[in-house]
Amino acid sequence: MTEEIKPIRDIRDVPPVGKTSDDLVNGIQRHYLRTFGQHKPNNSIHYKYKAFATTIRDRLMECWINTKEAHEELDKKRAYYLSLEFLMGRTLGNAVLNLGLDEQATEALHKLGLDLEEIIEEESDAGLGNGGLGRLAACFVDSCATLQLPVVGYGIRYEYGMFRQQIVDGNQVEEPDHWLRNGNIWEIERPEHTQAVQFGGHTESFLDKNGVRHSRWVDTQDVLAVPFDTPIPGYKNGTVNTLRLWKSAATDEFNLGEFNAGSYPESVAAKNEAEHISMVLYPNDASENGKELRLRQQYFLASASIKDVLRQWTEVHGSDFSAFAEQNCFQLNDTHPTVSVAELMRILMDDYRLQWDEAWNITKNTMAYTNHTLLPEALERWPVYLFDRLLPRLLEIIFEINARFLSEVANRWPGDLERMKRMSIIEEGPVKQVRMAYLALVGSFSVNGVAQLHSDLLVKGLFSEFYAMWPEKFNNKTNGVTQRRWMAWCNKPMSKLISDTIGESWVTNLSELRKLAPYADDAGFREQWAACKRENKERLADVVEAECGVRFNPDAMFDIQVKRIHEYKRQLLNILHVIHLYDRIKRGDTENWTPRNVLIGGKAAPGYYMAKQIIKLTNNVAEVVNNDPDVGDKLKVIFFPNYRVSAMELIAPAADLSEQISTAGKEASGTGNMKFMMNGALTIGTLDGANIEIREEVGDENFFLFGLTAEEVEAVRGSYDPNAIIKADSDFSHVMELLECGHFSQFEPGLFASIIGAIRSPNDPWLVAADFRSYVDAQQQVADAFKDQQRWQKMSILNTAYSGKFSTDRTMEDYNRDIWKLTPVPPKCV
Ligand code: 26V
Repeated sequence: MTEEIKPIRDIRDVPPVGKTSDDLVNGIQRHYLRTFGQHKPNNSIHYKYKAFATTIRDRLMECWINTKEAHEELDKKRAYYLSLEFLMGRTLGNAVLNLGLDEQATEALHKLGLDLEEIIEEESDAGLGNGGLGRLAACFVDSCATLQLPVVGYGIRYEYGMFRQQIVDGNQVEEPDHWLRNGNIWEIERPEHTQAVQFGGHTESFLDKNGVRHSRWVDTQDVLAVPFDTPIPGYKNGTVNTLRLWKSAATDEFNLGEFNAGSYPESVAAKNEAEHISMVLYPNDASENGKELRLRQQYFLASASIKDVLRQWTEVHGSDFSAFAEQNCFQLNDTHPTVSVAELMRILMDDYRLQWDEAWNITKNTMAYTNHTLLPEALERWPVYLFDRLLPRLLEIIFEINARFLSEVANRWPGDLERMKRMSIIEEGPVKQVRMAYLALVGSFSVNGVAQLHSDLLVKGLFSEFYAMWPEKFNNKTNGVTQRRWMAWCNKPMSKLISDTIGESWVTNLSELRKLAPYADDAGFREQWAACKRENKERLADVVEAECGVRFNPDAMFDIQVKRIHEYKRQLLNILHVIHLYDRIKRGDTENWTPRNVLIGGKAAPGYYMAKQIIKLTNNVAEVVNNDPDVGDKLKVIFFPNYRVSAMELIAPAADLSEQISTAGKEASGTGNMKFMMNGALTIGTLDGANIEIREEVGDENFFLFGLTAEEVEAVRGSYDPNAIIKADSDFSHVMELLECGHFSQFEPGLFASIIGAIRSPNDPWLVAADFRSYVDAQQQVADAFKDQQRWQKMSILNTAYSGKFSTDRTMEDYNRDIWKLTPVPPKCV
């Protein structure tokens, strides 16, 4: 009898993979041998990581397919998160957690004589982002999958992510981060969904057979966009969403012309230009750049992603776009992907022959824009000549959008030419510029800031005239972080204590943490809480010792500031406080001393001189303090090199004190502040960004507040006299004397002249001197509070207990309720 041959028609015809530890053992062994061709048990950890990661990936595949099928079959509304950055970090640990395979995985690896922690360390961080904005995108996709929202992340698959930071002689040295060198288990290439993206050329207008005028973009150089998909698992819910990252590639036609002309090497070399687009992440997170390659990246992402969405739309709906805006929403992560507004218009008009009004109605009801900064230097503007050369058809469309918009302004405020000039998408001047934020404002139905203060300042300041025109567009969406990565995964001791105490529901409903509040008064619980913190501090102390050669005493306060290095974030104020403590020790003013370990970490943009000076100063101060026998364990200072997502997973759980000390009105939200709070750190902070909401949630008695308010900051400019402030304050004078006499630059006199100049300048935009006294006083309150460990642990517990608001689950629910309006879709057949 012949057995019936069963073709693979459906994933459900394939026997499912098991989830016991023995099933995992089998998977690991099979992949080790058959997928990676390894057989010796002592080979390097690399293939063990790969075999294990592939085994875990196998457990995601069916859910991934089931989720995609459910999205396609239901044909419900979908949202797309368009972002030039997704700072994903490592994937393995998070995948194990979200699949609910923690115990089985540990057991399976144990059976094979392997250690989970060691294997985890083998994965490189996907550092495809600069800082807050990129990490936020990563937390968003995690929460969308957990909430089963049909959201796809679209970004760029940079070959080189955020540079690796080395510290040489106290200075930052950048090294390329070739994160894909050893392969990437998590991505699946989807060449069948490749898109072509056009650049250059020129535009033509022509009449169709009905005599209607149209435009077309011709003689372009095309670049291919090849998608690579990464699975984004929800937490124990069978959903696996997709992050689709585009890699650029040369088209075959790209070099054919040259090849025919007989210049083969030149034609092959021409591939370079196309391949360069997705080569490297721009490592700036504040200053405007104006670089052609960056604009190419932006259009490359916008065009490929929109075409991908339209491909899926037309497969089902043909060229009927009447319901497109009802069923699709693009969320623009800052202005970076804003050329999408013009690209969607172009495709609807030029490719599908829609009239302007029809295309505009669809576009402006489909796009939503999130602003992430108030700093004027971070607002993107592109020279018109560059746009014209690279994207001539898009520029035409932007001009037309602007003309129609300005006539609306003229109707509303007749004769107000100055207003028109101020609001124009095109900035006049010696070099005309396209103001991307204004294009986003005009082309979107929703505009949001990322914390309440930030959203308020946007409508009062930067965007006030647009607010006057369309108040209904503006809203706030306070940021969050995912508690799966930032508590359940990275802080195992505390997570276990919390779950043992109030159950596990906080993992998907963070406001449940409120139930911890009563335990703050339970001495037994406080002791267990302190033990968890202590374990985390020891773990960090070991890494600090290995990396920096400095031993942190785990009993001392861990005082931490990690984030991008920027003047507005005021790492300098932190260092001035460190110098003040050092000065006190040297003066013998150490009665009732609270020992501290100060850790500062973060990357400086490679071209940002002052930020690099701040790193050097930190290292020089650390060198002096750590080697002074008078200081001993009273104070230790280190600069933590190469701060990144996986480093934060170690740092946040170990923090006692979280430094959130930006000049008020400058930090849009902050998200590191939320990670620290969740992990039981207390915050010393200004009334800036989400600090305000953190303080509201936890209560002022559990937060160390200092500094000028945003309003006071604006009022003080003009009369600011830092030299008088320094003179009137003997502590501050001592600190400046130490800096100015070269105490921290013995072998390099004058090294810190620019920093000293900045502190003493009446034009210092960041008002470092203005907040010195109140910062030092608040730090004294911190020190006093830490002496009373019972009180401190109570405050620590309450910080965690009241961190519920700062989950991206809440943030995503807010976006969904007010902007996207999606229905959650469970995966098929689970
Ligand atoms: C600007 C530029 C300009 C030049 C090229 C590269 C580049 C990359 C990023 C940016 C804008 C960065 C804005 C940003 O990161 N904002 C941060 O967003 C966080 C998430 O909303 C927020 O928590 C931080 O407060 C905010 O600084």
